[in-house]
Amino acid sequence: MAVPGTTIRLYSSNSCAGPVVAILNNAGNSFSIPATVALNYATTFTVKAIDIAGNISTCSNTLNYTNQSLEEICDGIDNNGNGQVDEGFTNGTPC
Ligand SMILES: [Ca+2]
Ligand SMILES: [Ca+2]
Repeated sequence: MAVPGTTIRLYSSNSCAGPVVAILNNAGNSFSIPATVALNYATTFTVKAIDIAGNISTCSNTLNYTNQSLEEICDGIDNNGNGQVDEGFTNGTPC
């Protein structure tokens, strides 16, 4: 939750370090920030909030996110990055 008028800085790190990947100006009590994560890539997001007076918050708790957008297909490879190869296909049958 943010006080109306707050600026939110989104980081793709676990400590609000590194470049800001997205900024949301004038955030309200409820807000969302779109961010792009490469297919089958895991990342951790953190945010800092800056109020109208310029006070900067401490770093938020972490949010881990894995983009598993690829569908599993029967090809001997873990296409969707969930650690299982060709799950959902019947073992012992040809692809
Ligand atoms: Ca898989
Ligand atoms: Ca596969």
